[in-house]
Amino acid sequence: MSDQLSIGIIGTGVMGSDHAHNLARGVRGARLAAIADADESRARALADSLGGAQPDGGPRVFTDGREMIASGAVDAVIIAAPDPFHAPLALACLEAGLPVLCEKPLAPTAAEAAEVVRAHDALARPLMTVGFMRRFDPGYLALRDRLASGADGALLMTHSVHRNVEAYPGQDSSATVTNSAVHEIDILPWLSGHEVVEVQWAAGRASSLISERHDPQLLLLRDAAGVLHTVELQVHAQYGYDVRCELVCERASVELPPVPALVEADEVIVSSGLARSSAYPADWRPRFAAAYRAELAAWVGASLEGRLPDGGATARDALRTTVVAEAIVRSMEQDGARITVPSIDDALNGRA
Ligand code: ISE
Repeated sequence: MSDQLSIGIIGTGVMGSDHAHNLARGVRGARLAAIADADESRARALADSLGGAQPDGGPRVFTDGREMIASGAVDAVIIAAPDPFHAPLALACLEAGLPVLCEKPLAPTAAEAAEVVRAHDALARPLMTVGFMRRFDPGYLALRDRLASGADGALLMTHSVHRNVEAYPGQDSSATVTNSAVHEIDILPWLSGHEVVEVQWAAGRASSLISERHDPQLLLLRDAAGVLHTVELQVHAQYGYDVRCELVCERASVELPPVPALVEADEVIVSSGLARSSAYPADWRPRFAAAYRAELAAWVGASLEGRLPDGGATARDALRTTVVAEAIVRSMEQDGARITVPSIDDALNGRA
């Protein structure tokens, strides 16, 4: 491979556009070579908006992701199409031998994610990274370092909160788990060092502002060391994008700083009229901007060297999150029953 990675992005929604803008702003060793979207005018508008930033006039436009993968125009692919297309497109990239950064979740179901892992296991070299960007967030990295230092004693419990301003329309309660909670399902075992082995779903009074799904929801995740993780998800919270995490240890509580303090450096906290206020981000892009950029840089550097990025989520990690998410949805369907999470081997052998 050359010393420059020609990248193709599939999907021009929120995340496809965000990755495209990050690449256009400059990632060492990377060039945005192509953009694919079934909606040609959207793909072209994005390409045109970025064209001026590139010496060669900007990325090529495709209306079919598979055509782009097979075109020879790209040597690595970012998949940011809607969730149900992730697994089929990932399989096409693996077949073409292209490194791929696939947005989370790898697939909406464990069966589809397992198919990708089986295809990946059969390759001579690893190609697949899944975009669980919190692994690159300075705040979560600091939490993990602090835990590893042992200064606070053993981890006993964690409490997380995940709030979005507005739920995606047309989705039910299970999407809160498979699309949003998967971030916690990925990051909490990454923090604690132990897999989630048992889950339980609960919900109480629901918001009258959304009828399509139960909002908020509460998840209890027990890991293999017995650590209990509570996760509250409110995906139609209105007031702002808000992600919190507290580690309860034997001798201390350790938590992420409040989100507003972390957002853009040019924001201020205003104290006036007997009140103190600062802005909340409207979604995850500003909150996790540093994480997305670090993830992209690590993936580009590693792809140029023919390996996976240090610290990224693998296809197996992503399969594990989907298996846990499915167990939570089972608990939801069984009115909050405690559900044992199947093993990865069971998922890979179709026994989950
Ligand atoms: C969205 O798809 C994301 O991936 C965000 O990071 C997450 O916070 C949000 O809940 C999801 O809907």
